[in-house]
Amino acid sequence: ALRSAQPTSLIGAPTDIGAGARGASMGPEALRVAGLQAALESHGLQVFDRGNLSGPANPWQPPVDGYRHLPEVVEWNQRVFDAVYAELQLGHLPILLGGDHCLGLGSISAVARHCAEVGKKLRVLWLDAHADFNTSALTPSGNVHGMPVACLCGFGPEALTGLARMPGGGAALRPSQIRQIGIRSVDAGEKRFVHEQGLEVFDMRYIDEVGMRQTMQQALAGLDAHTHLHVSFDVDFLDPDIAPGVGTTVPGGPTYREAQLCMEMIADSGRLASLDIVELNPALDVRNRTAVLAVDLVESLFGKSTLMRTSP
Ligand code: Z70
Ligand code: MN
Ligand code: MN
Ligand code: MN
Repeated sequence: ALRSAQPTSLIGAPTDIGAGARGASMGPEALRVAGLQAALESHGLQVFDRGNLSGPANPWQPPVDGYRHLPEVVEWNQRVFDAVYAELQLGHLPILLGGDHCLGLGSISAVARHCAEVGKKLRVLWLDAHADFNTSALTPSGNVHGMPVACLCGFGPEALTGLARMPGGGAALRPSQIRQIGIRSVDAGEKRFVHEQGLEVFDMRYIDEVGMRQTMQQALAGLDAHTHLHVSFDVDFLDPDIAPGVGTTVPGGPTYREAQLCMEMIADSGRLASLDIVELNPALDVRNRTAVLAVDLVESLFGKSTLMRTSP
């Protein structure tokens, strides 16, 4: 029914290896139970469910040299990299079903590598309550789900910063390719580092002051026909009143209406080419309502709209 004839592929990564609470490992199944595939198909998309990846168990250990479970995090991300990269090579739009947000590393590393190979520009929208820009020296927790953006920009252990094996050997991303939206929890050292690196952050104060419409216009500015748009959707982006099923709730997030507009404006850009849905924690949810909400928002992201609209 919509612009995109591109098939989509669901990739489950059932792990909470980088998180501070157990339970995000159940995210992929909760999204399936909430009807993700049928919802996408109802909008005319072809959907392949590739099932779940497998990987190491969560040993639930304290941090070692500033990282919890680093070897296991590396292994999961290598598997995510391979799976996402394979879908991109097939010409499919990969949808990673997390799993915690450390998996954004494998997913976006694959996207960055793919874009470098086919000569596309890459823009990443990071929808999150958190900046996820910690390093082992800055982190208060050692949880790698608080570090993927820093690692993608080259700040982290070689096993993670080198996942993409970029032609030329550099980092997967430059900070100028990233737009963060919905941010409202940044640790003290992380805050300085975000400022130093010049990350473009549309925090909740900014959204309150100018509104979601202008925020998204700015976050999407400069996209063209040669831009691959990746959305990394941490479900804790949403206000906890509507999305309780996450490990790290932070009050004061986007409302249902703001989140819908955010997704609709991304859809209108016509550039969405890969997606992560992460940090959904069914163990903390109420009758799967956060998963159902995530599916509803993802429908908007793929072009569901109330009315037939003329092109924006
Ligand atoms: C904190 C840390 C985080 C997600 C929590 C929290 C990070 N900044 N990220 N939930 N998705 O431990 O680094
Ligand atoms: Mn529907
Ligand atoms: Mn996150
Ligand atoms: Mn978060």
